[in-house]
Amino acid sequence: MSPYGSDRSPRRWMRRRVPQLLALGLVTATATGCSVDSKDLPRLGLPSPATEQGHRVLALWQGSWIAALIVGAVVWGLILWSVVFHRRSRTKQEIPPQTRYNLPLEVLYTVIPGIIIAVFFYFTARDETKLQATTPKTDPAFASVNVIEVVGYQWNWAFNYKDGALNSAGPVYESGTPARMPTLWLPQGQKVQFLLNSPDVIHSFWVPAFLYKQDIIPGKTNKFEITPQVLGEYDGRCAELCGADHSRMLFKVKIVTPEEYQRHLAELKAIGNTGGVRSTVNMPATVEHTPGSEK
Ligand SMILES: [Cu+2]
Repeated sequence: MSPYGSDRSPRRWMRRRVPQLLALGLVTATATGCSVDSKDLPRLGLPSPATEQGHRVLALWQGSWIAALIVGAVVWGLILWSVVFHRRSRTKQEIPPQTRYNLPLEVLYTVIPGIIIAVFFYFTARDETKLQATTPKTDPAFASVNVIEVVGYQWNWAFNYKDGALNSAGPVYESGTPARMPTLWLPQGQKVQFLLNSPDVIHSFWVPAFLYKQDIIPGKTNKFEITPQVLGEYDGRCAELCGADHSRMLFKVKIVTPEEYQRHLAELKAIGNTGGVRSTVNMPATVEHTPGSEK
């Protein structure tokens, strides 16, 4: 006796269920309210990269999806093939040959996932190394790097534009409060090195348009480097739950021309924002003026 009751039942079951499942899939896809602009589709959910380094992250993301979809297609293909070609029918009643403890098969499905993981690992490690490379101070190329210290504190941000060959105004800063978000200005086409410091708890410096974020850990200076590419204004936020006003740790990012950037640094100097915001551990983030800068 067939578990379906009669020989023709599986087909009847499929005829009834398949349209139902398709309808369910359609409702799920449309009811979740995904409105996708066709030009955003190739990025598979990531924002358009505003930095040179963002393109590397995007390529890794897209490559991973393509690899996952190929693996998925092979697996779905095998499932569908066995469902269709080994189904019970009026002419074919017998159960297909059952395979157990087949060593080559077991080795195959142990080795293949290993290869898949190794390929993902290789590309991820390669890109991570590239994304985390920073110009050392001793490198002559350091002269053409803008160094900005990002201080994340409970609950906002300060941006200390450090002294350097590219900073004609000297050390200047801008800081925000939960009620007034600050703006981080960046020069287009020039390297920027971020030094991340926190005086209190762990925060995370995140600009979605960079396609990258890094934790800010008290007592440890994390760094990374970017080259801003696309002029415009972007959102930034803290990506690590850091206390009551975590959700108000917001800031703006403005990628401007190098000339506008220098003008902005001069403006900060003109309004008296010289020096920087101190980020000593266990001390509140407070403004530290450079000697002789007080008016
Ligand atoms: Cu935070």
